[in-house]
Amino acid sequence: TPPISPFAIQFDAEAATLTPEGPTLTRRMSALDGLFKDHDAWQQAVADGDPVVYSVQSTPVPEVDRELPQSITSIEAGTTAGEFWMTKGHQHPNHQGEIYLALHGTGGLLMFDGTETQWIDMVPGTIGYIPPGWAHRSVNVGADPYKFLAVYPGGAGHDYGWVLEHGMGKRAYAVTDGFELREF
Ligand code: PAN
Ligand code: ZN
Repeated sequence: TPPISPFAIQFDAEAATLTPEGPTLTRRMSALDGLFKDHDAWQQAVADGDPVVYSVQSTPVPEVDRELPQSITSIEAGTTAGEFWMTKGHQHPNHQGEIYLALHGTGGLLMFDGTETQWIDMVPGTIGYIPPGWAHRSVNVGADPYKFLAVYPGGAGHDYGWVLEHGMGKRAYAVTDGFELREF
C-alpha cells in the first residue's frame, strides 16, 4: 500500500456519511451463519430474500499498521426469532482499542473478554470505548436503522472465528418495552 497524504474527510453526522468514500461492505443475512441462536429461523430468513442486515462505509484510509481508518456502520432494524439484528462481531487479534460514536437510532455495544460481558447503551452522541482484548458486536435495539462511526488502528485486524468459538456471553432480545439481555 502506498503512503497516504493528509486529506480532509467531510463527516455529515445527520446523514451518517463520510466523504470521500472508500470501500463499502454489505452483509446480508447469509453472512451471519452460526451467529443467531435460532439456526432454523436464520435459515428461513436467508431463504426469504436474504435481507441486508448491515453495511459498512469506509474512507480511503487503508487497514494497515499505524494508519487510523474510520467507517460508518448502518444496521437495519429487525429481529430473527426475537433476537435483534446485529453485526457479526470480532476480536482484534493484535488486541488494540477502538472507539464508536453513535449517530442515529438506538443501539448497543456488546463486549466480551472471554469471561465477562459488558453492554453500553448507544444513542446519538454516545462514545463507546472498546478496550484492547474485548470482542465487540453492535446491536440495533430500535425501530430505525442504528448508525455509528468507528475509528480503529489499521493494524488491528478482524478475527471473526474468535466469536464463533467463544460466543459473546449474552444476546439481545426484543421484549415489549425494549430489549433484554439473555445468556448466550
Ligand atoms: C467496525 C466493524 C463494523 C462491522 O468497523 O467492523 O461495525 O462489524 P463486523 O466487522 O463485526 O462485521 C469495527 O469494529 N472495526 O474494527
Ligand atoms: Zn473492531
